[in-house]
Amino acid sequence: LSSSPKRLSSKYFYDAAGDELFREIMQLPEYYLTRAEYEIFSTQSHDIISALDTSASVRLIELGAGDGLKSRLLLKALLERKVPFTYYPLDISAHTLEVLCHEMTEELGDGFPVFPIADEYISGLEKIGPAEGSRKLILFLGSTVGNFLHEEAIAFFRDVSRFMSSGDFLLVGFDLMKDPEVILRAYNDSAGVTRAFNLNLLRRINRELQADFDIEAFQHYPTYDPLTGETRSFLISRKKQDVFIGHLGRHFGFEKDEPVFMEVSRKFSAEMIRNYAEVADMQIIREFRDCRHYFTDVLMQKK
Ligand code: AVI
Repeated sequence: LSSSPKRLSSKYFYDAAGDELFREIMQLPEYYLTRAEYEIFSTQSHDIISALDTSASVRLIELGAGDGLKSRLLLKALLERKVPFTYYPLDISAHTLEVLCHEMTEELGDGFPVFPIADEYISGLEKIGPAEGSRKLILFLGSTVGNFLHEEAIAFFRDVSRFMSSGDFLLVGFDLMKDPEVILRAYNDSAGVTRAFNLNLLRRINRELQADFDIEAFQHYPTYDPLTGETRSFLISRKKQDVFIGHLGRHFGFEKDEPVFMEVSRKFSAEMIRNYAEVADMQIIREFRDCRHYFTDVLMQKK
């Protein structure tokens, strides 16, 4: 809030209330991303496995595993094909992981090899040491990569690549550039859930940092730029106001109509995806799209 222009990081959206609101977003008719990627995994999981080298056992690492609904389809397909694997769901939320592991073992059986890691992406990856005779398959689904600005995404791909050996795989979900109206609607739903999702971060700051944001004085304002593929969400202060953050003992002034940049959700072109594969020293093996070509899961292999 002390930077100009003001910004808050969307990685703080996900407290318990934020998790719940995001679950609601995924069910919204306008939010096509989750359904598109679910379609890919329900119709093409066997194709994804066929494109992998499964002569060695697979260590499947899922960054930001969440409810694991899509990866579960891939795990089922691995079980059906009797490919030996271990599953490492990695998530910042220990509670989310607990629920996920419980559901997975209920559905896939007790002996199911799952090793949850409650951590951020890179420090979590550091906890998974090298293993002889197995291949890593790292999943990064849901177009979460879109929540990184371009430079952050470059750094992310380079970092992940450091944890991969030659021949290891990375499967990344990218939301594709498309009709700008379709995209903008997904971030400005008629039920106002995305608005509540953004405002929840102010609520969280009020609660956890003893602040006094007047929540109702902020308006949710999403934009989409079809040239860059960037959806950006802002909260606009509808009045001149002063916010006190007790935890910091500091005041922050807001002008009338001053924006706070809350989140970027980038949409991708084939060229942007090729560029990321290149900086990470990876070769694109295959991509898997939904029937409307809204979304793609791209399988890359480290050179
Ligand atoms: C988690 N992430 C991929 C979502 C997105 O689409 O950028 C978060 C979200 N923000 C608003 N709606 C959903």
